[in-house]
Amino acid sequence: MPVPGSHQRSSDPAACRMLELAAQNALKLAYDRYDAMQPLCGYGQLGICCQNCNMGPCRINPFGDGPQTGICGASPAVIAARNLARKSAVGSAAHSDHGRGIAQMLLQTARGKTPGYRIKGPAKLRKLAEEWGIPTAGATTEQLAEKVALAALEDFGRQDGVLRFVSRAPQKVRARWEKAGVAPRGIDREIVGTLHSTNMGASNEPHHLILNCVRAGLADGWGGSMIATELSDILLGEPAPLVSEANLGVLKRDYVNILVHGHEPVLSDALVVASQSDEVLDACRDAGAQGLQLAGICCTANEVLMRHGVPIAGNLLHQEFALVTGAVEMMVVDIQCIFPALRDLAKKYHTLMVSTSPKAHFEGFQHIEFDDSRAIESAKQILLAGVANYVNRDKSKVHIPTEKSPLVAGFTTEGVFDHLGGRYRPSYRPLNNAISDGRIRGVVAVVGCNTVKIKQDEAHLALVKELLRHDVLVVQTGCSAIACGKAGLLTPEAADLYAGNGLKEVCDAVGLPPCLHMGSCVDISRILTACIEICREGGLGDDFADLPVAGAAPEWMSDKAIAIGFYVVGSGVYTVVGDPLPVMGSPVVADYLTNGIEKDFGGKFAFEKDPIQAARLIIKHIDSKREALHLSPMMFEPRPVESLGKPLVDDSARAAVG
Ligand code: SF4
Ligand code: MSK
Repeated sequence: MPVPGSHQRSSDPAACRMLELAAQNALKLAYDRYDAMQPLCGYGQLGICCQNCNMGPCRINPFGDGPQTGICGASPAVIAARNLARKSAVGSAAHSDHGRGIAQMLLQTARGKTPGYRIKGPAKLRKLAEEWGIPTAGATTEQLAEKVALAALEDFGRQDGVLRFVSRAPQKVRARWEKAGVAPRGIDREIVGTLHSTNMGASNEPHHLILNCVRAGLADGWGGSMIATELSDILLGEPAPLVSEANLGVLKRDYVNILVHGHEPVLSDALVVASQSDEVLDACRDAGAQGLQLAGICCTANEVLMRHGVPIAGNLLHQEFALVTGAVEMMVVDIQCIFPALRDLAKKYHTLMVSTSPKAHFEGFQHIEFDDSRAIESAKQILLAGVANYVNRDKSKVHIPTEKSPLVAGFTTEGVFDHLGGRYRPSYRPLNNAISDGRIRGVVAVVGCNTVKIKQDEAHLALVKELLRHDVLVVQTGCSAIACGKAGLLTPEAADLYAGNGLKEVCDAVGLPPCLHMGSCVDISRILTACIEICREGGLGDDFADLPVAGAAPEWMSDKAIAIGFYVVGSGVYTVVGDPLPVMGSPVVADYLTNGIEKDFGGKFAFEKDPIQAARLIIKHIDSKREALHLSPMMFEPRPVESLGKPLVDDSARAAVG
């Protein structure tokens, strides 16, 4: 099979250069391993391979030849649904264990056991304490933080009732959960219960198994992820809009470059503080460097970007490209989305690979466990090891691409739409009005990963641009936000270059980008809470299923994306994913996920690889919701495709239809 050229691999010119450099140096990256893996296992892709007991593995031939059940008699639908339930539980576990870590850190900080941290979001803490019925009068910040952290931790082991954040959901959404029996009880309970249902001979009915997928997902979105976001804001501070940069060009030739990669913000936050210490800066100078450049990959990057403006080196597939620059002294990883292959790639350079979390160890990485009881000291120890490695850099191997784009990040549920209303109108009314009067068509969350299965970033960028030209406000997290950041879509100027006239008017009035960076993968919970505010403001329905909103993950790859998909769909939101979920070997399960589930939960999945078709599906969905709500027609025709990427100088798109 011919090997695709770099320009077929990535939409990002910096990535293309690194791919070419890697090829010249005979380095094998994820794309090469993907090619070598062809053909991928068809049974696995279709979801009809089962390894759930040792009588198998069993696989069902999708063409009808051979056995049509597993040895135990499991049908293709049961096998596909069981596999999906395991994935939803794993994804939910990943986000939720992250949330648990933040809750434990908040508790330790409240008890004075983590001297490097202080509670930076006291206002949000007080508000959450009130929401949870914790008396606030006369209580110190630390006393409240202790009670809030304990209450959050209680939700992990809760056996009765429902998670605290369930009460935030609109009544109609909650009623559907009650009716279907999926209102999440304890976070751990739902994950364990879902895993149990997939044990050989446990649940053997596809619909029941999919309900478990939804419940595990809801335990993530309205539990683990929401706890992670809220408590991170309380402990580390609420993000506010700030300016930074994204792409490999943020690495600096004469500096010590240290990358943080993974998902948890606690260590990386301490690294940011430690990186500014005299001790570390003096060590850089002693090593002959001009200073230290900290930058991020994946969602750890999003966390330190949102709160500190630390620049982003790239998204998922950039973890390898960053090393190919030859200019990275150390990559510090915590949890999730970290390629074990970095071990071998790092050996071709001088890069030190350091793992830090007790939850994730890596073959061939040095493990320096982060000690949160001496956070800053621990962070300094890690950074100084990176600085000491600067002398080992082989200057002949350094090739830092020049590409980097400015961006604005740091939008939250509480902050973002204040900006839409201007400083003096801090409510969602201006957003709801802009949607009602046809300036903004709707709001779409474009989120999720990169995958080697398609050209990096292309689906994110094409989908987002198509939505923008139809006056759709885009909100983003994760690697999708980074893709758009690298492409310059997270700037106010992007409204002029890509947005339809209505959206452009709204963005121009307050200087907002048309794509709003709302954080890391767990921060998709911010998008849920933004939907709550839209419902609460009134005029657009009192149910997520009524709103002119949608979700999309065009380049998803992680089990976490499956858990997210289930909590978003389970909350009533139409969601389009690129590659189909691995259930296509069972028409029964595929049909339920893309049709039947809507009756139970108000939302459904669509599987569409073509990003322009995906945008059309979304726009059609939004328009149907607008029609049902009897909203005004859109004020402007969609912006012509030919004008994308150029300042909107003429009035050709101003053919008002309403
Ligand atoms: Fe085969 Fe059933 Fe065992 Fe799965 S659970 S491996 S289908 S026998
Ligand atoms: S990091 S989960 S590749 S978005 Fe959150 Fe990116 Fe997906 Fe990991």
